[in-house]
Formats: sequence, structure tokens, C-alpha cells
Amino acid sequence: MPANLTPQYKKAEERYKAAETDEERLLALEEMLREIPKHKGTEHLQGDIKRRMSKLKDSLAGVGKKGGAKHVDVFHVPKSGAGQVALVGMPNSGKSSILAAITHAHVVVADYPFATAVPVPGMALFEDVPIQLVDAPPITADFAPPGLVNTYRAADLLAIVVDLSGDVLEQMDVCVKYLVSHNLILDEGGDAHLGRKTFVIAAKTDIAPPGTLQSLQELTERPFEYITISSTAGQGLDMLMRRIFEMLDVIRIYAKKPGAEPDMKEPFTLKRGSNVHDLAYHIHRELAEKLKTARAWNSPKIHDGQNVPRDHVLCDKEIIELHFG
Ligand SMILES: Nc1nc2c(ncn2[C@@H]2O[C@H](COP(=O)(O)OP(=O)(O)OP(=O)(O)O)[C@@H](O)[C@H]2O)c(=O)[nH]1
Ligand SMILES: [Mg+2]
Repeated sequence: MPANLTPQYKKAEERYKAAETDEERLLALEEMLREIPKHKGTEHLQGDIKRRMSKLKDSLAGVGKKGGAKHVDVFHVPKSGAGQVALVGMPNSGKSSILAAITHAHVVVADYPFATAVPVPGMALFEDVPIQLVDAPPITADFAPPGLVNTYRAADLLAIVVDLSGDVLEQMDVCVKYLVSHNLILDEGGDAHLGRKTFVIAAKTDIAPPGTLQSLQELTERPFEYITISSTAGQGLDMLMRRIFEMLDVIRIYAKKPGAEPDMKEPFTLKRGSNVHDLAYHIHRELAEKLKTARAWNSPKIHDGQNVPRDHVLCDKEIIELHFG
């Protein structure tokens, strides 16, 4: 059976042959696999492409190498802080500018597209809670770095960054299609809560034509939350951090040693719904078993200093004194 390879496939194959690095080879092979007509006549070729891809992936991941240099996965961003928010957006949409405005991360802000090549984390503060933002390379209608999906899979929250001074519908369309095709949000049109929690940062409001956000909201099916900002004018950034904190659904707890003042500088952050036992476990696994009693301050329901049981559900900003046996 003839393979009937398309011009798109042949182009990808040329890119594969011209590639100089394994990363480029892998990208080209992925494209070949996408473009290859899927029928019996190409089954053998498809298998061959997949074999070459898995070999390349192994070699990129350092499999089979004895000791020595290990491949570092640049798309794996180790978590820190109370939660991790990864930015999704087309080139030039203003992603890096957000990190530059509210974190100390060294990011490249540039007036040309594709300035960011790999994810870069930075810490932003909401009040006394450190929250990690992750800048990312851009995606377009026909290209995204293959490893980027892993960055997004690991994040607690995804923020689609839309440049309000650009083609907002195209940007939204490209980002949503990317997220849906990688199963990061579900293809249901309705309930955005079922997938990874995702919201929209409507950026560059300082240069947006009037009414842009409104028409974007009206023409977008999914009921995303929109947060309007300008990184350069410093507008909306406090609200952005507040909503991120709220969407992460965490609470902060100040721990107190018996007879000492509570540590009001570095709260522990726990998932909403956590109890006293969870706090002890969070501080130190072994402590949880030794926990005898606890007292609470700054609690909405009880008097300051009152004893609370281990299953006492904690509230944001509560001060807890743990007693161990
Ligand atoms: N007027 C205005 N310009 C902005 C704002 N935010 C970013 N820019 C400009 O937009 C351009 C792109 O910004 P970046 O933050 O580098 O965009 P990016 O999304 O990281 O781009 P890539 O790394 O290519 O994906 C730069 O020239 C920025 O100065 C803003 O709030 N207002
Ligand atoms: Mg960038």
C-alpha cells in the first residue's frame, strides 16, 4: 500500500535530517508522527518513528549512561512556597514581565517573541505567604516545547496570559486548544473546575483598546475568572496575588512553642480543611504521633488559649501551640 506522505510530513522529515541536536531531532520526529497519514500503509514507518523517539528520549534522559553527567530536565521546576502557578501564553503576551514585576527572578523581558526558552521560577509574596510563579516559553498554534506539558502538569494553578493589546481571541483559542489537547483542562466547554484550576491574566491593560476584555469574555465559552493587570504600570498586581492565594485554597498557621511568642514571620501553609494533627505531621512526621494536646489563638470560634482536639479544623491565621508527650 502506498504511504501517500503529505508535504507537511516531508517538511518535518527534512527538519529531522537537518537537525543538529537530539532535542531538535525529537521535535522533528514528534511532528513527523503528527503529520504522518494514519493507515495500514504507514504502520511500519510509524513504528519506526516511535522507536527512534523513545531512543532519543532515553539518551536525553541519560538512561544507560554510567554515572557522569545526568540530563537535567529543564521543564521540571521543583516546588517551593505555598503553591505553584505556571503561566501559559503566546509569544510576547507579557509572561516574563509579570515575574519581573512581582518576583526577584532573573527573567528576560523583550519586545521580540520567543525571548523565554525554558521555565523560570520566581517567588512572589501575598502578605506573608510565598507563592511560586513559573514563567514559561511561549506556545503558538503549531508549536510548543514538548517537555512544557510536564511543567504544567505539576503546577497547582495555571494562568493563561492574554495580551489585551493583541489579538485576544486568537490567543485564547491557541491557549485553550493547547490545554485541552494535553488534558490539562477538560474538553467540556462548561465546567472549568473539573480540570486543572485555570484562570486568565488579562495583561497590558494600560495599552488595551477600550472594551477588549469585555468582548473576550463574551466570546469565550469557558467561565474563566479574569484578572486584569499591567506589569509596567504596576496595576492589578496586588489583586492578582490575593486571588492566587485564594484559589490555591490554603491556610496559614502560626506555630507557637509553649511559653514563647508565636512565630508570626513564617507561617506554615496547609490545605484548607487541615486539622491540628495535619499541622503536626506537616512540621515533622514523627511529631504527629507524639502530639498530646494543642491550644489555639486567633480562632474565629473559640476563646484565645483554649484547648483544641487533634481533629480541630484549622482556619487561616490561627495560632497553634502544640504539646508533645
Ligand atoms: N505597555 C505594556 N507593555 C508590556 C506590559 N507587559 C509586558 N509588556 C511588553 O511586552 C513585551 C513582551 O513582554 P515579555 O514579558 O517579554 O513577554 P513574554 O510573554 O514573556 O514573551 P515570550 O518570552 O516571547 O513568550 C515587552 O516589550 C514588554 O515590555 C504591560 O503591562 N504594559
Ligand atoms: Mg518571556
